[in-house]
Amino acid sequence: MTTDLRICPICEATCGLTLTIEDGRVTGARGDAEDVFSAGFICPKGASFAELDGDPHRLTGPLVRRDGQLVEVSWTEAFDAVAEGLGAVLAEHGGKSVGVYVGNPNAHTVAGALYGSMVIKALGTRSVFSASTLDQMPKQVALGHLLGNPFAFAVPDLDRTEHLVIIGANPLVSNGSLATAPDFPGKLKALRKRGGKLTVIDPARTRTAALADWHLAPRPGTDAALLFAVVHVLFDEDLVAEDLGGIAAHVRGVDEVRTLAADFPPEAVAAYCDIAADDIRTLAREIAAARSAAVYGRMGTTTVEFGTVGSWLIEVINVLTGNLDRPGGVLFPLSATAAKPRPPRPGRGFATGRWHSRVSGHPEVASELPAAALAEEIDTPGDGQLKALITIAGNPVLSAPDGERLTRALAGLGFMISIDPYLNATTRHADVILPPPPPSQSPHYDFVLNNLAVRNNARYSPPVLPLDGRPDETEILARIALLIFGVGVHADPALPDEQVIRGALTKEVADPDSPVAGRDVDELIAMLAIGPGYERRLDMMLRLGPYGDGFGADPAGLTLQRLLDAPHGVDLGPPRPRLPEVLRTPSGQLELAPLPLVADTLRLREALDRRADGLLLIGRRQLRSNNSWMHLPGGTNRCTLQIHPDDAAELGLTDVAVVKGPGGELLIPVEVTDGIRPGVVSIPHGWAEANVNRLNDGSVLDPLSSTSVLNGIPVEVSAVDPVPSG
Ligand SMILES: Nc1nc2c(c(=O)[nH]1)N[C@H]1C(S)=C(S)[C@@H](COP(=O)(O)OP(=O)(O)OC[C@H]3O[C@@H](n4cnc5c(=O)[nH]c(N)nc54)[C@H](O)[C@@H]3O)O[C@H]1N2
Ligand SMILES: Nc1nc2c(c(=O)[nH]1)N[C@H]1C(S)=C(S)[C@@H](COP(=O)(O)OP(=O)(O)OC[C@H]3O[C@@H](n4cnc5c(=O)[nH]c(N)nc54)[C@H](O)[C@@H]3O)O[C@H]1N2
Ligand code: SF4
Ligand SMILES: [Mo]
Repeated sequence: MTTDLRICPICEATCGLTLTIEDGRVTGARGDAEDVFSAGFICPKGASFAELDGDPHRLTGPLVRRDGQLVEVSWTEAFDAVAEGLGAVLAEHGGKSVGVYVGNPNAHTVAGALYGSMVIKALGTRSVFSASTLDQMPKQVALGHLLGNPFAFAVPDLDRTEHLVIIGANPLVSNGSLATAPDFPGKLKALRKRGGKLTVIDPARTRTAALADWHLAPRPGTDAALLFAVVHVLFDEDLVAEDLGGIAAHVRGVDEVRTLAADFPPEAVAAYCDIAADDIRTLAREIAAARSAAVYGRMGTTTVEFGTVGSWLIEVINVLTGNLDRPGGVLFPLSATAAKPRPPRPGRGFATGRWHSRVSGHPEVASELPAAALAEEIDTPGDGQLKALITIAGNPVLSAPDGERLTRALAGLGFMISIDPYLNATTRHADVILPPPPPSQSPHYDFVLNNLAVRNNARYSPPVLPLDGRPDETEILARIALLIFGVGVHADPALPDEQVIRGALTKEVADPDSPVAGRDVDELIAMLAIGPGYERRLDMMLRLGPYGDGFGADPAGLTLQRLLDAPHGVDLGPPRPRLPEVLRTPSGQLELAPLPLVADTLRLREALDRRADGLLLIGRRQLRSNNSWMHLPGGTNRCTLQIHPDDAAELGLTDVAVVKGPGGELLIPVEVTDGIRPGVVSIPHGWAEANVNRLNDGSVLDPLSSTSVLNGIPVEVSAVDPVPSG
């Protein structure tokens, strides 16, 4: 029996695990107490790493469709099938006729971070869809307009804040999102222990809300109005921080925001949000009065009708109370593989709608089209119709609205490839399934999530076990890229990496602000680690990055070798203020009142008069599940309709209910609980037996971000008599 270290790839917390290895397989997992970032924390999912890794349902080899059936073939045959099927589509219709759907696990894998974009670029397709438009895209759009950079996430400083306001997030169960923090629960308890305050705004009394000092339960979908009222009070009661906490010189548009907020006094939104005006005033006063405060919003604030406006207002409050870019407020992490900060300079800014979807004309956002439009782009005939689809770690049939239509659309596709370890509702339509090896045989570095970390750090896990005669996911994607580039699917998979490396270094040496300005590219390439392409790229990024050795310029700086020598990771300290360096707006300023957002406030004002009478559906996450692909047995891990006792009584609900939504209906067991407010019901997503997204027809999107409204959907619920047994 031996042990080895591996960062957990399941959720955004990135906990370090100590794995037990027996007879060439992982048999156990516990928290790595010496991990510089997670210090031993582990949750039930991480503790099940061995079961996940050795899951007998995992595909061990590729499947190819022959005479309508998916059959097991060798890897050579599978890549030949890719070459034949995709090659034919490329030859006849070109790369633009191929759609790509990129799912959530891409944020957790080395392959997803480094190779997915390679495939997309090679195709030259504009039909890129991802889980982002079912998730955080509104936040990216808000940041894009505010800062000129849609990837500059401001993360709550959990370890130092004095007042944390959590809106539409349940980190006790999700373990945090867009705020990478192992042991989020422990950090919330520590906040309260040091005398800080936790406020939670959520229509459900979640585990997180139950821990809070104060829980406000608004009607779903109304947070943007509530937040505007908070902004109103900040101006009305003269609570805006002096000099905006030190960043006023970098901020434009405060007066415009003041003018807009005039229309949203608490008294005008109270009925719409179903929150007392006095409570809104108290909230504003408490955020302003705290020595430091951080307003943090997630799924409940993004996947709603006013997702982008709400995400914007969260940062507006952080700015006005002096909490943006200061310790204890919200800060911009600086990851070790990010570009080394350059002197502040104006950027090109941010715009959406550079192209539009063919069928419904949805604007492109961050180079993506809405996931909700995938089905219609496949099943609507005409010029530009998608002929082939590649799914990379995604299950849109269950994750996106109107899975029924997508199921039919996928069945009618010319050719489909899924890179996925499981046969599921989506991948079963593929012509070729290419399963990556389990996590134990895959490398891990958090290229994406370190940009969201509450403490800067760098940790690398090489594969713990050797590949059992199969390609890893980086090779699978590299081979597909090689095919599209016309080099052939069986060419050397290291070629694309070497091309990326040469391209990146050529740019760096020409940049006078680069740590390697003026140096010789070949000399730099010769200095890179010897190993797989992804390690060479990681080494390059680390060495060029903010903590890097600059290829020898700073011998104490980071290199891949330094990470290999520090298997529990390298701590890089708490995030530090980064304004104005993160700003990329054309003005070089933080634009507090960007035009698209100002324009969308009109829609919000009009909504205030609307008052839906029926039930509104929201979602929830479960500690022992992960989206559609991991449902550990036991505990409360069931797919049920949660409903308040008063509503259940009025509807005469007992065991099973029929839920009808704009897109369809489903039968589901009833769970009566006062943990949810009256007028609201909740169903978790990702369950094939009762796919909540059948209820959603996908027609309602937040217009600024093309993101699906998944929370606050009007539904009708009625009783079904249980089928008599016997
Ligand atoms: N109603 C409703 N719908 C929702 C949500 C909601 O709250 N309510 N949440 C939305 C959110 S936030 C998200 S992120 C999306 C998720 O949407 P998706 O990303 O489409 O779905 P997942 O369920 O995460 O599926 C991930 C897929 O990746 C595969 N997979 C797992 N590990 C790996 C790996 O290492 N490599 C590869 N190649 N594949 C892997 C799994 O088998 C699965 O097929 O769902 C969204 N849908
Ligand atoms: N255990 C587990 N962990 C996960 C996942 C999982 O499936 N299971 N998925 C991962 C993924 S992909 C993501 S994106 C993150 C998501 O992480 P979170 O956003 O923290 O998780 P959710 O449970 O979706 O929390 C959304 C909360 O918003 C509330 N809500 C719904 N509508 C509204 C509204 O209109 N206003 C307000 N204020 N609140 C509202 C819901 O009641 C819910 O408590 O979790 C990640 N972690
Ligand atoms: S919290 Fe997330 S990263 Fe940590 S052990 Fe659990 S699933 Fe893994
Ligand atoms: Mo997500």
